[in-house]
Amino acid sequence: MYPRTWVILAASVSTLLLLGVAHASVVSRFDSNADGWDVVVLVAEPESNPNYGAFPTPLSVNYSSLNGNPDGHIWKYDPGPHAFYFDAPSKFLGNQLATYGGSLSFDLRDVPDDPNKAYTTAPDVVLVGAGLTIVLDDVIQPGTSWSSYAVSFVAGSSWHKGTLSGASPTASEFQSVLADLDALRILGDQRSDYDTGYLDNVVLSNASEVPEPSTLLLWSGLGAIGLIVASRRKRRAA
Ligand SMILES: [Ca+2]
Ligand SMILES: [Ca+2]
Ligand SMILES: [Ca+2]
Repeated sequence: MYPRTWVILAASVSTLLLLGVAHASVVSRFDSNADGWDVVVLVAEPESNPNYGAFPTPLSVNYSSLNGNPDGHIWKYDPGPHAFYFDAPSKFLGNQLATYGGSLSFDLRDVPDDPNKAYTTAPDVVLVGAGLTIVLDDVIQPGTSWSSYAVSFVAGSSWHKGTLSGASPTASEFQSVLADLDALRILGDQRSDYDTGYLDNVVLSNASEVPEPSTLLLWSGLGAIGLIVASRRKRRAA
């Protein structure tokens, strides 16, 4: 094999590994459209017994090509008195078991009609799958500017089964939800009374997404081996 071929081979292997990692994420940055997202209003009657795992008829979401974080984003003006959620398209659903131990990140902003109205206590993220609904504590309170959030997909005290007063899911329950995910919802309705919720940069990442130092070393090692072989062959040829 000629020296140049070795260099190209090493570079290609590194690039393929990097591309493989990049493809592990599911992403919506809303560059050109709403990317299949819609909105669901999770009817909470009575308020004390909300059904966050319900599948009501979805509502359309608004798309803007400007003023996101950056550029395109989606938004919805509060359609009523009950919490509305941005509802992920099918590419975020199905078998997402590899995301256990990974994260969901997204950018939110919220513009209330009346800035004196309180934040709601509705869960910020809802996952539905395998006959289970798990909800994330109300820990997110975006203001009128874009804020970025990252939520860990790991069983723990932040997550609850059914409602915020439910028990925390076990690791195997969380994994069963992710292995057969029917819905992924992000709260868009942050305030009591009327408000407008905005969403951009949704990224669902696998646990293996962030390369460990040893893996990075292996990649640079592969590249280095290719270069060494190439230079040796070049010297021999000279
Ligand atoms: Ca965007
Ligand atoms: Ca919140
Ligand atoms: Ca509201």
